[in-house]
Amino acid sequence: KRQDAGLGNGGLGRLAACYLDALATQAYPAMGYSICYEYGIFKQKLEDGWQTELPDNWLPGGSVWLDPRPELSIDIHFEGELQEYWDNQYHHISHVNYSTVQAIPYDMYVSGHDSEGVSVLRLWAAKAPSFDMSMFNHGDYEKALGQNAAANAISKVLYPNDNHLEGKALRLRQQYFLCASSVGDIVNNHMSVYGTLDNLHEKTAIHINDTHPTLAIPELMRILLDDCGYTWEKAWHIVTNTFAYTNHTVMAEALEKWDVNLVKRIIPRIFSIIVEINNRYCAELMERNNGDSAKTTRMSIIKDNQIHMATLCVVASHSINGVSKLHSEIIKHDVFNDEYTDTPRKFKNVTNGIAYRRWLYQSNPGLTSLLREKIGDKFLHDGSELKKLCVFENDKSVLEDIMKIKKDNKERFAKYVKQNSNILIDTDSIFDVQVKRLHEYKRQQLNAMNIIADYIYLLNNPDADFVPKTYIFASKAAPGYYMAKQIIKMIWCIGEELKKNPKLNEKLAVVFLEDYKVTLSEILMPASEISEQISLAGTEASGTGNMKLMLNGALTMGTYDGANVEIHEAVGDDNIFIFGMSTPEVNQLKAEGYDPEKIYNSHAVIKSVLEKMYKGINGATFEEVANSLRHADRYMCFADFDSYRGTQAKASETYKDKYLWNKMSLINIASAGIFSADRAVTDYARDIWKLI
Ligand code: 8GP
Repeated sequence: KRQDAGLGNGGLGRLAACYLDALATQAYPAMGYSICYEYGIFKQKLEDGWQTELPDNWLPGGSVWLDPRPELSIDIHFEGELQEYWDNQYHHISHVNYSTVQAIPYDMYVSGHDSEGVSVLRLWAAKAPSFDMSMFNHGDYEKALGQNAAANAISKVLYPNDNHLEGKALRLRQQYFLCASSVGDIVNNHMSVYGTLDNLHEKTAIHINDTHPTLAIPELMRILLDDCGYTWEKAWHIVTNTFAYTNHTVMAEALEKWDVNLVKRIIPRIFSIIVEINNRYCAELMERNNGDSAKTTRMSIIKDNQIHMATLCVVASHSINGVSKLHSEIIKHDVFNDEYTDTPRKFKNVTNGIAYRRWLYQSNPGLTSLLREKIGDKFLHDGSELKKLCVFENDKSVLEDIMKIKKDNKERFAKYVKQNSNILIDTDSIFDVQVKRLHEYKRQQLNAMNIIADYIYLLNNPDADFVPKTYIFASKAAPGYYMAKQIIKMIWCIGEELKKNPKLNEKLAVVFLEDYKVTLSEILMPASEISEQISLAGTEASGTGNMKLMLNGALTMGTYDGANVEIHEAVGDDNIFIFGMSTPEVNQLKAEGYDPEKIYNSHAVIKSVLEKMYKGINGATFEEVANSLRHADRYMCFADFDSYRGTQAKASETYKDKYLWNKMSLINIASAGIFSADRAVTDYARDIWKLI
């Protein structure tokens, strides 16, 4: 049985995997760095709809893909104290009494399509250095044992939060471990070729994938200052011309901040470098802004005893980008507005892209052979070739082929689900799919509200003309995210209750599939017909599932958020179902004061939906979900409800016209080329890394 290397949480890590594929295809010499977790993202099991987590012990099978490189191991130093001294006019800092953790690299090779290029994903495993006998002999055996356990814990398990920070000491250790080993490796490589770091920034680009690897910045400073004796100015010049940063979220709870005292204790030298970076930066700001101290405080890297990692990235990088046009605008005008005004030229956009050969050529053989027959082979190298399919938009026989391919893929998927989960799916119903991490901002609860409203409607109108629909969900919740787990259980319960009404169930069915992962996704994407991308406008940085679904001919039911905006641009008004408030409308409503309770009291359908949650679904009640909607509704489900429900009805109506639906589907497939990871890495190579 195939084992996924579940070394990430969701879209962020999967994006990096897609980019390694594209970089190899275009033969860019690229290396990705991460941690060789013994346990990846947990396996999800639903017990009566309640998510439980099981360890993902992937290495017994997965290690065949790993090539150990112990000769490249690096020692990482934690804790200890700093000693400062002057030697002539030179200021020296030495880090003493530290404890050492060994980083051992394991390489995973990623081949590209029809290319000589190979990307390397270098994964670091943490190991305690041989037991410190001297410490033991001096009676300090507790400390010696503790150091051993702490070292081994570092690469034990992936933190399972998506879009949420985790301020724990072990997490900080993981981050520094990754950064120090990777920067050490980059420096060793460079030294072996050039024998100097003077030209590091001319030969190397280090790209920071969100803020988790931010400590690479002060770590490179440390090497240049302490190990190589560069002046601060020279070191800073090299560092700031080496690093570029991509931001992947604007959600406040996900923007990483580290407690000053924690950082000081665990990595004292790195802490002192961050303080110095900030002091110099603030002094510079004061000078540039005529002593505007309020502005300097706002922009400071360290505030209220916390280090703001994204701010550090912005200060130390020569390029900052968001991952869709809308998101990159929000970064400039909202999240980092002061920084943007200060250094506008640093701010860029690179819209995300996917390894489309994986999600088309490899996952959808039926569609691939139709494409080869109709537009030739070139699309396998060049996503923009897909556009050629457009000439067939009114060709009934091609539309029938697309219809048939979708039906076959739905059957293949239904068979897989029957075998693996013993769930039956009606392949004549519309497959309406929402698959992504569970988060309130992504609004799976809005989807559920609409389903409950349909359910109530069908109970009252059993003979109504209703296009049969199967809602397919798959999603993991962070283990500590109670509301997300409630929402999973609620969706699962809706599915169970519907099964108890077989007649109604023929029209309306809900399945919640366990353990969403790449392997499942590869079978599901080709079978999907509606792609639910319904986050509150301004919250989803980009999305990449939206691109995979579009490429496989699913029609987007989406808000004007993230890359949906660009999908809309690519396919035009007629080939997408857009609904809900725009980002400015959301901001305006927030400013006016959003009152969900008021909507609740005056909206009969919303009221009936929440009453159902209070009264119980399949024997369980969901008052916490209902109350949080009624009293807070942080992501404004009520405000977008009518628009969503109306657009869902429009989609069902459209589905009745098979040719129209498949024409829309064809246009989506034909327009997906722009969302290729090949295009995205070319953007990075040209606009940021200056490789072209
Ligand atoms: C995700 C975004 O939520 C998603 O829209 C985007 O497609 C994906 O990144 C790839 O760009 N962001 C994160 O997962 C994220 O920011 N995670 C934690 C670092 C906060």
